[in-house]
Amino acid sequence: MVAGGASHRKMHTMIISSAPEGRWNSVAPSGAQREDAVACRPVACATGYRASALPGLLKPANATRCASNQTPAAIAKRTRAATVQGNITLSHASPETRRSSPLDTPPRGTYARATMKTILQMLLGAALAMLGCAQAAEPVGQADTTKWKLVWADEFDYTGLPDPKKWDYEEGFVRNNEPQYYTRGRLENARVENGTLILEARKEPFKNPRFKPGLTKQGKPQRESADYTAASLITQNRATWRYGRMELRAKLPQGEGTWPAFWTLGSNHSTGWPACGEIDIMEYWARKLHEMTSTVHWRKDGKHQQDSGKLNVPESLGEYHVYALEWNAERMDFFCDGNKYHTVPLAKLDEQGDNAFRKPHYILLNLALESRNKKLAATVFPQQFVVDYVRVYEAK
Ligand SMILES: [Ca+2]
Repeated sequence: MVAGGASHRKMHTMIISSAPEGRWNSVAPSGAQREDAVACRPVACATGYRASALPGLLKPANATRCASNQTPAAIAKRTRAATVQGNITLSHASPETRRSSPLDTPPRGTYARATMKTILQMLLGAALAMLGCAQAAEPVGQADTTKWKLVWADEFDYTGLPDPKKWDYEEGFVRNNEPQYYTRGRLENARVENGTLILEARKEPFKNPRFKPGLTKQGKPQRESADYTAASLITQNRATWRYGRMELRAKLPQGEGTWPAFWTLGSNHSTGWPACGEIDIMEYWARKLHEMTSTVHWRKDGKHQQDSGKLNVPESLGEYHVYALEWNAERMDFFCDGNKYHTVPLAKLDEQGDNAFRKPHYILLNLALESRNKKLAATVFPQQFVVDYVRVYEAK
């Protein structure tokens, strides 16, 4: 089936790799340990994104998005203008009417009825246009609210820093030897405006405030400064969920080397990664402009395993799309614009009687940069990951 009115070519591939167990890097270590965590996941790690929509929560900004520019405000403005014009007609009549003989004067009330008819027609037209606009503005792939109950959301309908009651930050050089420094509470890198969250990667010198000469992390020296800044938001210590539907509506950056993601990690960090479990609901490398990926990472027999699905999306991923995970005790299903392209059964993820995906996870929303992409240097910055909303549902 089709999302967004166009068919998505399904390119589901399943990858089961058996790589040496990765060192801790997917889960941000706490405190100073977070800094300069240069260990990488053994394979390029995916971060998943999911998104859904709730018609009742459509923001005016969304509701007014219409291909024909039939915004309610514009319609109301035109309707008001038409009404005024109608009144003028009623008051002054047309030149032809004024030239007519009093004997030719239409029966009393004709002008009023004609004008009222015109106004009613205009109002009806405006109402139909608004209805059509609302239908056109309905994002494809939103949650079926007959099946799902909204339990948590950030619609980003405020201004300034992300809501601290919902989001915390990863800070520093967190994983994969990525070039960006994740900042905390810095509007340049994470801000809410115009109904959206903007995660912005910037090319700028940034001094590492935690740098101490001689201090190493896992045997590697700290970095004294970064050439790039960005942000990573997490719901850790704010909210976690086991099962449900996690949904994201977002525009992805298109600059080579950018790597936005919407994903989860098991909140039990004591097990390390990948034993804690990772669900990459949406992960995107902009070097592949039409391919988005979802991946599950887990530990099996002491080794890292992963299962990925890929979807080729003909439309630009720089425009809004809806990414979603539906997760229950049986399986995880991954969607883009309502198109299910990847499924992972939970039974496959059992590890010696344990299963990281039957336990709570928290959400991460970040804009990373690739460490080994040589074309990154030519990318024009800033680059933005624009998020309309994040919603979490429980099954009804
Ligand atoms: Ca929004």
